[in-house]
Amino acid sequence: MNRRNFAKSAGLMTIGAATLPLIACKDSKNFVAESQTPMQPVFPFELAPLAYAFNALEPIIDEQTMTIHHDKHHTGYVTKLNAALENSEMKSLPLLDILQKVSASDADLGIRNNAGGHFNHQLYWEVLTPGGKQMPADKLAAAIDSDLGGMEAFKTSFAEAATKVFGSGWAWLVVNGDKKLEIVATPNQDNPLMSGVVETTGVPVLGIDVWEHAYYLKHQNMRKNYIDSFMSIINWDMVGARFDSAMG
Ligand code: MN3
Repeated sequence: MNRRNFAKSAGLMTIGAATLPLIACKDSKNFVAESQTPMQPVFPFELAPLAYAFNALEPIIDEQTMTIHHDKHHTGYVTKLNAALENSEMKSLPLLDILQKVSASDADLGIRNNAGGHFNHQLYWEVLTPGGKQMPADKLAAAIDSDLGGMEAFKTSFAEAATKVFGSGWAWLVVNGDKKLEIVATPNQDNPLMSGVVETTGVPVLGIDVWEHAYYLKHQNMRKNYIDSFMSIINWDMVGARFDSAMG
């Protein structure tokens, strides 16, 4: 799959070197996807290949974990999402629209879990890179300083949110409706775009998967080790691009 198809399948638009999410927040309650573009993929959704080798994040995330996580878990979400959409009126919608439209009702559960699973994992692969990228000294860095008290405070708060997730879920760095950075957590495969489901909405710019399947082979019960080492493989260029896009 070439880069263009990867961007399409990731629900993202490629602008120059940066891959930006097609999402903008319009007010404090509603996040409206700028989905009126042919670039956004619709049903049937496809799994994009990783942009790096399965062993590229060693020793922090091991090859076997990455292989199973991408080829089995993420594949499963895509397959089940397509199956759940087959007879749904949401079938014609782009992924970002589906996420924002999904409700907390039992009827939407399959779409909610698997649309979330697909989006969340696309973001996760994208915000990681072998060896990490240095935090850029730009608008994102300034926002981390002003909104979260600086890089060290961010790391502590983000790790704490990820550590405290009970059972399976995610911790997120989001741009909230006030255009401020905020750290939130969601259970299962929910994410902060799901305004019909979650309490605190926002546009995710960084996310960490704390399901045991993301780290258990390497780190076993020591989730904190995984979370702390995750910080050193973050692709801050990508997080910055997502931040810029979310800020409009
Ligand atoms: Mn996962």
